[in-house]
Amino acid sequence: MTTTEHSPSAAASGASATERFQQDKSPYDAVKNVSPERVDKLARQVLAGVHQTIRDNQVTYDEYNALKAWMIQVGLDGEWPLFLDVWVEHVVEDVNTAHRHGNKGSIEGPYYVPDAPEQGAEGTIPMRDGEAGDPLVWEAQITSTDGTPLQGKVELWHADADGYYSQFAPGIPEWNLRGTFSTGPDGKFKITTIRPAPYQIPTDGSCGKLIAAAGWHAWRPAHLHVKVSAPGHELLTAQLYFPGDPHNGDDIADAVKPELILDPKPDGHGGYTIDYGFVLDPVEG
Ligand code: MBD
Ligand code: FE
Repeated sequence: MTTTEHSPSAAASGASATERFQQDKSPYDAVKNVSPERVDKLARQVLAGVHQTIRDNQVTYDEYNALKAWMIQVGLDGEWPLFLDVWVEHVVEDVNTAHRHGNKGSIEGPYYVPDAPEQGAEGTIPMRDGEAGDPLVWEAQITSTDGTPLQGKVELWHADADGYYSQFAPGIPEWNLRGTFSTGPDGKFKITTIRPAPYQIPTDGSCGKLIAAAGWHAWRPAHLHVKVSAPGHELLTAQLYFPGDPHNGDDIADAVKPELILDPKPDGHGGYTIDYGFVLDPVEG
């Protein structure tokens, strides 16, 4: 895929991400859980930052109306989940995981779907016959910060070799490249999948308009998404990256950390093996 090629799925993926969020996150319950004191403080501080930006830059009415038109269109495109997860979530993730001693995490992004099909401790992620991409075999373990093996699960989801996610791009089987791997008490798992491609966020919607208008690029490095969980331990949401990816250093979503870069070994047959394990923090108290 090149930077000039358009995703066939920007509108569909925006609409799916918005709909999915409204189903899964009970956003209206979340609103009820934020106190008036916090809303007052946070809304004031965000607005003060906007006001200061306007004064510092002597913002014109043309610029103000461009912002208004763009914000309206983001909603119509269903791209608020994409906008927030690309340009805001990484700081929320940092703030909320800074206390951890175990694994570094990263952002969830807009394309997680819960309850992907169970594959056991050892299995192949659901994929199409002849799924494109280099085979990847991943053998590792979940442990606690004290080294104890944890019976837990790895939920894995990632894009295909063209950079598309099932359930957000059309024409892909529902659970393609999405699976849940539950370990035994030894915490060990062995997952077979394919190596995903670098990913360009949809360029033909409002987020793409912002990127083009600002002269930015739309790329994320190739990545595997995981949620790793075990009883009595904090849920780990992370992404794993491949060494040498041209966008590890300038991810549009700012979600790469050095601890999350894999060390794939060629398997001698065109595929790769990885042994990246997870260390989970016990829940305090
Ligand atoms: C992705 O695949 C992703 O992981 C993020 C964070 C944003 C957009 C697309
Ligand atoms: Fe992603």
